[in-house]
Amino acid sequence: MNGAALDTIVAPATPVGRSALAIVRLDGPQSSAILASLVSTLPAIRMATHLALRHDSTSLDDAVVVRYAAPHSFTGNDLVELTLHGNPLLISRVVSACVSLGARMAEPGEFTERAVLNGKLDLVQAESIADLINARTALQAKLSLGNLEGMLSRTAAAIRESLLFVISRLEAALDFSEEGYDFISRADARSRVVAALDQTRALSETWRRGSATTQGLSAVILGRPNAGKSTLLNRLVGSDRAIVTPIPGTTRDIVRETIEIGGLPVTIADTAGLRSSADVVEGIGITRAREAARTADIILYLVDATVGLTAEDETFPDALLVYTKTDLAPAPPGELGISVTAESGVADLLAKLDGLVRERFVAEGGSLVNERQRLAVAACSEALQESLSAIEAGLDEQMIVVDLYRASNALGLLTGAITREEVFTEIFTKFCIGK
Ligand SMILES: Nc1nc2c(ncn2[C@@H]2O[C@H](COP(=O)(O)OP(=O)(O)O)[C@@H](O)[C@H]2O)c(=O)[nH]1
Ligand SMILES: [Mg+2]
Repeated sequence: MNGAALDTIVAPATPVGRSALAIVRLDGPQSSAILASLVSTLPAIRMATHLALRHDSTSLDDAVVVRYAAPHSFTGNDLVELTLHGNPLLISRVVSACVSLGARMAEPGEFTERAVLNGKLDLVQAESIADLINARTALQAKLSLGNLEGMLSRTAAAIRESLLFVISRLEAALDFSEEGYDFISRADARSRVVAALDQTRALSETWRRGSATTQGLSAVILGRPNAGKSTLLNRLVGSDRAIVTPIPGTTRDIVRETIEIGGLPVTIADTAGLRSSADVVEGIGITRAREAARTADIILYLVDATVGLTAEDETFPDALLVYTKTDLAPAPPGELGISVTAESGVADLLAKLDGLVRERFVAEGGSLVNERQRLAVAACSEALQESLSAIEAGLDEQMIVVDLYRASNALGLLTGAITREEVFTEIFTKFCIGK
């Protein structure tokens, strides 16, 4: 980034509220000068220093101040971190003082954006910071931390490297065609592109699990009225969330609660029982239940063991069939049965769900986690496929190189080698102030 054009920004880095400590960050060329106006002596670089902050001859707070000098800071710019007492009034007075001394309030995500612009982080890593902050389970945090540490970036960078290898040699062949040099054989170019295509496809395949892990999962409880759906939801969430009565058709609206299964947050929806109902409200509930089933990652289909499967029961592919009320009647042999009343089988059901989540949805670090990343890799794959067709059709270097450039530009959206204003805006507006 052009240092001359850079202004100095300020924002709290910790949430609004009362706490022992709160951090305010200042970033940019004026950060030390602004700090100098607030303290009696500037602290040494990277030396946590206890200082009194004063402005307009008023005491602001007693702070621990750390000064970072470019390029050795989170953003790569001169940066100051003020650790204050965690009182919103103090924080806003300190921020106002910084603004009156020439700083500007930071936009959401602007600190991280600066880190990306200075090459401290790539776009995938920047997105991982937001994911890490938003992680609700330890497993989600582990995936985000892996990507923040560069697991996904390294895979993308490796593919880009091999593309650059081929591109540069084909370009050289174009430039020096008269000399008759052979920089890369067609067979070699082809096998390298095929290898890159395989790697790209493998990366694409990480997306389903990666996004499931980052977003969390949705599960829906279906079954006929009175099957025990609401009772099971209440048991799983550990509170009387949904109304339970012996009257069929009690649940009409969808009740949703999130619990952790297999290391991921799973939002479970309790639905209206599936049946043909003359009741308008129940009918809407049944439509909603079917909609929820269409988008759910996991379907639990409950059958009352005292009734068994009937003509009214529906089949859903991939649904986990669970017989309920096994204190009153046994589940058919080999079927999963539970009794919430007798507290039997519930642990088995949870263990089964746990296994299912881990087997189908849990991702490792190095996975694609969002739609933007998925589209970038898909565009790369498509361009690579076209360059492969061009090689196989014996087209000239120029045609092949154009496709390979498109492929590497697409990957650049992950590694951040290519800066695109619209991508930045898209990503950073999702951040909160001060990150
Ligand atoms: N004996 C017995 N009754 C149950 C069990 N689970 C639910 N019930 C009863 O079955 C009736 C219907 O339950 P509910 O959860 O409202 O079913 P839903 O219509 O599928 O939501 C209620 O009277 C519950 O108390 C169970 O495990 N054992
Ligand atoms: Mg119910």
